[in-house]
Amino acid sequence: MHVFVLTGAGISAESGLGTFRDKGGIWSKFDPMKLATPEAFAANPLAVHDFYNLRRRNLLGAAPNAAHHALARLEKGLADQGGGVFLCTQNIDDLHERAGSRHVHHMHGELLKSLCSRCGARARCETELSILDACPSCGRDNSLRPDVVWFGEMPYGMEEIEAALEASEMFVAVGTSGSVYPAAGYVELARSFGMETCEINLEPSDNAYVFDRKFYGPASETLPVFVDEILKG
Ligand code: BJW
Repeated sequence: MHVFVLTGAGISAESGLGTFRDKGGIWSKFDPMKLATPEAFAANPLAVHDFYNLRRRNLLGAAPNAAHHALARLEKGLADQGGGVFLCTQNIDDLHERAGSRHVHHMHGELLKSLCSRCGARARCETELSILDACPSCGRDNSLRPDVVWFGEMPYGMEEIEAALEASEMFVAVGTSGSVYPAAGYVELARSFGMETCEINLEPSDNAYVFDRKFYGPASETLPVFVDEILKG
């Protein structure tokens, strides 16, 4: 069995990282148009760096939860059975990797990387970023930004994602509200390819009606049970 898994902020909620659109979520405290667009970064790079520096500090103090570990177990278990998982995350955290998932597609980038807006180099970054930092690759200063995909920018690896969807038999969305495109449209695409579609969420998402099967509750509880069911066949 080949399974395409799309994860969102909800899978990391129980690790203490905030979601975006839930009550008390990140976008209820911060304006995305002032912090998560290329125009916002051009207008006020200090504010944008502050926002991501804070989130980077929070991430370094967080740990993966049972839902991340369940997906790592699914990857290994399906590989042993001759199948596989394409794990596509909208999250910029590294909790899937720390739980043991070996292949993770970060369509919205990675918080623990910097991106040089001049030469395009990406580099590991676990410390605070500032406008004074020089790019470790081209040496120019005033060029580094967080390696995250902002509104209006193209997510990473779109062709690879669409090819993986076409090659899979089951689509599973975990902890995503289904409100940000293109990811929100993948369930429709999966259905058009004849795949079974499953939603795992605390509550019905914006596009819950499109899914064949739905499991509601904290992902740390529902996902391990769901993974056991898939691995038993
Ligand atoms: C639990 C739980 C628990 C809680 N257990 N569950 C129509 C078509 C195509 C595009 C657009 C369109 N209309 C508008 C657009 C553009 C835009 C868009 O979609 N806007 C919408 C707001 C409408 N999209 C884009 O701009 C994207 N790029 C693009 O389309 O490029 C094409 C293009 C470009 C240029 C020219 C031409 C075409 C880029 C989107 C980038 C998104 N970036 C962000 C920020 C990234 C960096 C950062 O983290 O700061 O990505 S926004 C934010 O939302 C973040 C997330 O990855 C993303 C999705 O959020 P997610 O993960 O779903 O979180 P929430 O909070 O929404 O939901 C959490 C869920 O968890 C809830 O359902 C809870 O119930 C659940 N939950 N606890 C289980 N314990």
